[in-house]
Amino acid sequence: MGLFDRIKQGLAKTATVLNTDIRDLFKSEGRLVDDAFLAELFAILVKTDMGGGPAAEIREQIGTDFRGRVIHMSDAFEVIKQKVRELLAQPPQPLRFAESGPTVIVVVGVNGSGKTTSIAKLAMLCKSDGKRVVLGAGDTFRAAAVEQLTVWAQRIGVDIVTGAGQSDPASVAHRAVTKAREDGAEVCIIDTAGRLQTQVNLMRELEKIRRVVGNQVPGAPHEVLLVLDATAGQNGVSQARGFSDAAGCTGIVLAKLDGTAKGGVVIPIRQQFDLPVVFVGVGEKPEDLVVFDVDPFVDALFTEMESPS
Ligand SMILES: Nc1nc2c(ncn2[C@@H]2O[C@H](COP(=O)(O)OP(=O)(O)OP(=O)(O)O)[C@@H](O)[C@H]2O)c(=O)[nH]1
Ligand SMILES: [Mg+2]
Repeated sequence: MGLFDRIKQGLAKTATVLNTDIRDLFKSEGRLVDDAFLAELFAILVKTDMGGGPAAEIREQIGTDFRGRVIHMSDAFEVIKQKVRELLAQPPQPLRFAESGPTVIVVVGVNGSGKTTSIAKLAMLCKSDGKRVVLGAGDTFRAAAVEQLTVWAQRIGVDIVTGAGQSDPASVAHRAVTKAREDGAEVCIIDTAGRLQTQVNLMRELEKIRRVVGNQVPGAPHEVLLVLDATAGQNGVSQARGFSDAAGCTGIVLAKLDGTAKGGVVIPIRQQFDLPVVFVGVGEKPEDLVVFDVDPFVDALFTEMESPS
C-alpha cells in the first residue's frame, strides 16, 4: 500500500464522518450562506475535535468570502482545506539525527498512549531505511512491558537491552546506548514507563535518563517524542500538556488515529503544543507509522468528497 493510501486508511473514520456530514449540508446544488448554514457547518467541524477556535476560524472565513451568496460544496471544501492547511502548518520535520555516534530517541507519554507500539514501528521504519537499531526497555516498572518490547524486537529483528525487574531505567538507557555505540548502531530508542505529569518522582526519573544519555553522546537525547492517544481527543491533549512541559519533548507521535473519528484533534495539538507532529500511528502492525506531512494529511481528510457517491 502506498503512503497516501495508508494515511487515507488511518483517517477513514474521521474522513467518513466529516465528508458525509458536509455533503449532507449541501442537499441540492448549493446553499445560501447565512447564519443557519454557518452554524451547521461549525457543528460538523467541531465533531472532529478540531476545537472551537479553529472551527470558528473556518466559519468566519466562509462567512467573509460567501455571506449572502450561494456556495457550492467544492468551494466550501477548498476554503476548509486551505484553512486546515494553515492551521497545521509546520516546518518539515525529519528526525534530528546525531552528527556522530548513535541518535538517541527517548519516547515518553501517559499510560497506554501507544509508546511501546510506536517504538516498534519507529524501529521498523529505521531498519527499512538501512539503519541499525538498539532498543532500551526503560519501562522497568512493569515486567510485562519489557516482555512486550522484547517480542517486538524479535519480530522486527532489532537488538534490545533489558534490565532486571524494578532496575533503574537510567541504567538500562545507559547500557542500551553503550551497546549502540559498541555495535555501531545508528539509532537507539528508549522506552519509558507510562507516567503522569503529577508524579514528580517519575519526572525525575526521566530527567535522569536524559542526563545519563547526554553524558554518553553529545546532544543526546536527540529527540524526545511524546506519544499522544488520538482516541482520547481533546481530553488527551490537556492531560499531556504538563507532561510535555516537564519532559523537554521535541516532537509528537499521534497514535491510534485509525481508531477515531476525531482525527481533527491534530489541529489543537499543533496549536496548543509548540511541537511538530512527527509521525502518526494508523494501526497496530509494525508498518503502521506514517511521517506526518500536512498536504497529504489534509487531502486524506477530505478524500471522500472528491468522489461523491
Ligand atoms: N489501532 C491502533 N492501536 C494502537 C496504535 N498504537 C498503539 N495501539 C494499541 O494501543 C494499546 C497500547 O499501546 P502500548 O504501545 O502498549 O502503549 P504504552 O504507551 O506503551 O502503554 P504503557 O506502557 O502501559 O504506558 C495496544 O493495544 C496497542 O496495540 C495505533 O496506531 N493504532
Ligand atoms: Mg509501554
